[in-house]
Amino acid sequence: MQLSNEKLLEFYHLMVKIRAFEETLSSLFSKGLLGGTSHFCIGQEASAVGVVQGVRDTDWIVSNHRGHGHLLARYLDVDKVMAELLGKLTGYCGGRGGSQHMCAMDKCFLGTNGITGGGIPLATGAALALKVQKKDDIVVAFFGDGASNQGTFHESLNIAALWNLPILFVCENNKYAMSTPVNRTVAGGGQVAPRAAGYKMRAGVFEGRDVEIVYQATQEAAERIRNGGGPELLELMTYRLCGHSKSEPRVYRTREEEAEMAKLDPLMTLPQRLLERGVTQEQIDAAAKRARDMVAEAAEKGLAAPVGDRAYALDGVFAEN
Ligand SMILES: Cc1ncc(C[n+]2csc(CCOP(=O)(O)OP(=O)(O)O)c2C)c(N)n1
Repeated sequence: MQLSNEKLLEFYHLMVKIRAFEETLSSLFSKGLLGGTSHFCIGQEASAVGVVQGVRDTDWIVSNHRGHGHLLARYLDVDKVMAELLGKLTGYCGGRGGSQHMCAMDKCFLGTNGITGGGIPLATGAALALKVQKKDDIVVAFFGDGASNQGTFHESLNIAALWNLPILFVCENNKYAMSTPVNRTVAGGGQVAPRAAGYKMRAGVFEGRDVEIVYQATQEAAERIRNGGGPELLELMTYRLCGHSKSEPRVYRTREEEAEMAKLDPLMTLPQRLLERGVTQEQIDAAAKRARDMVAEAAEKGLAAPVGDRAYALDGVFAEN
């Protein structure tokens, strides 16, 4: 199924917003204006947008440590996402959550998660809650190939299959778990989808850099799950074009490999497809500019926003002195 030009252009806008957001974070880090660390999803924008846009706004999203794309693909307010990363009171969690612990319950976003594989059982629990409440919403659980080696992954798939829970497990396979290539961590040749067979769960492998393919695979799976078909797993093949985290030297892979993969950068291939479908260069540029302007404004507002005081920092801490 081919998406309308209007929809595809909007997806491109979202993907540029994610890229611009992380490039801005990188620049804020280098200027000393942003602390801590962060995991970028540069190169993985199509899987974030295709999946999140492929489900309904009332379906729940559970993300992982590489979650900026998931947050922005859900149309979370970019000002509030930026402010959260900057530790400001105006952020989604008042500056307490940061990149790895950001949630927005009003947007059915159950949180990013710094624990590898930690979000998968949380998502499974949320799916159980939806089933008990007899809702027809589903849960999406994002995780990486590395996380599929955690016990939490197998425990969650087991119970989700056993109890027929409304959950879509989404593995963004970017070929590395931190510095370790997938064929050295995932037994059986480095592919995650076959693991679902152990739980008699439907699973498929898709090109994760093609937003249309991801969107369609997600929509179809979500529909089956919503209609009581039971949990499914999507494995989306992608590549992180940046380091695992901020200032990571990437000694475990060659610059030649990266150059080859850069040719498949979804932000390079999608404009080409839009042009072939008759979208004008002016429309493409305008969609990108709109995204970049939003991010620049978010950074400006976020930097000017207030931080909490000492009392705010201690609020919610219950230990006795
Ligand atoms: C329980 C736990 N173990 C180890 C880590 C350190 N760690 C952070 S990210 C990461 C790799 C995760 O790889 P993958 O799931 O493939 O996701 P990717 O980083 O490739 O997106 C590891 C081991 C952690 N955060 N939590």
